[in-house]
Amino acid sequence: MTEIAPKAIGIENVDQRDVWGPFDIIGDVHGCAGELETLLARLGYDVRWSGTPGAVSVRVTPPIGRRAILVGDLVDRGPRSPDVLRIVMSMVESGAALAVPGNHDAKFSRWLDGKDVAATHGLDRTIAQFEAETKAFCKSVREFFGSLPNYLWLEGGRLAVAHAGIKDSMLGRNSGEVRRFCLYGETDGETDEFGLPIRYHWAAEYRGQTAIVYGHTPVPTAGWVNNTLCIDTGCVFGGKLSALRWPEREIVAVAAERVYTVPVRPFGHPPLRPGAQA
Ligand SMILES: [Mn+2]
Repeated sequence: MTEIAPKAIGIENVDQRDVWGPFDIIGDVHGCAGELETLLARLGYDVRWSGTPGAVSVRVTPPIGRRAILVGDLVDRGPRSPDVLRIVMSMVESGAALAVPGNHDAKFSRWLDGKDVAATHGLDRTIAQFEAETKAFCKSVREFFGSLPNYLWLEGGRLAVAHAGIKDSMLGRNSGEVRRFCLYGETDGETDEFGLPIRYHWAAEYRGQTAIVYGHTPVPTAGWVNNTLCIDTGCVFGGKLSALRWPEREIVAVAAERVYTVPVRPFGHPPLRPGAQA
């Protein structure tokens, strides 16, 4: 397999078909830095912290030839969102990882921009954790999130990674509609009995040739549905932090150290869109 460094990844660079794995695709971290370090170690990455409080840095060395991909939702709900960002930003900077944004990352970015956003769904914790951080770090986080492509289309087109998923017809395209689907999945603007936005099981209708790996909706165990795999196993809710080793198609998972946030909605795929054919 050819080792090609990714092009300068920017928000428009969704088409990375000339970039090949092997990859370790990691689910929603949500501030669970301890479990992220444990998972990276299990996958053979060397994580090394240095510096002193107030000036910490981290260097992650991947196994030779491998690269991680984070499916987004790095922040909110969990105990150490700034440290998760230190790890992932360092990995992206060194070429040890690629990443796409999640809806929580996008909302936290808007807060960093000074926009008026509701500090709900665990954003309150991230904001509290960032009170101890420098302006320079906040600025680098904002730039980092602003640089992430909405999704990644990889390996000659046979693999794509998007936070909440992507439709076959959207691959290779980039627009507000594509960004919304990548961040939120299939929704109709309504909320359910838990006060959360109603989601639909887009993957049940997926018929594409491109394997889609995504997160966003915690499931008890990562498993293939058609040609898609949800790798979010709800670590922050006391589940597991999971990775898909690609192309091996092997799942590596570490258990959450504790329940950081009590889930309001049970784990599992959402219902089919009304009228959809599974
Ligand atoms: Mn999400």
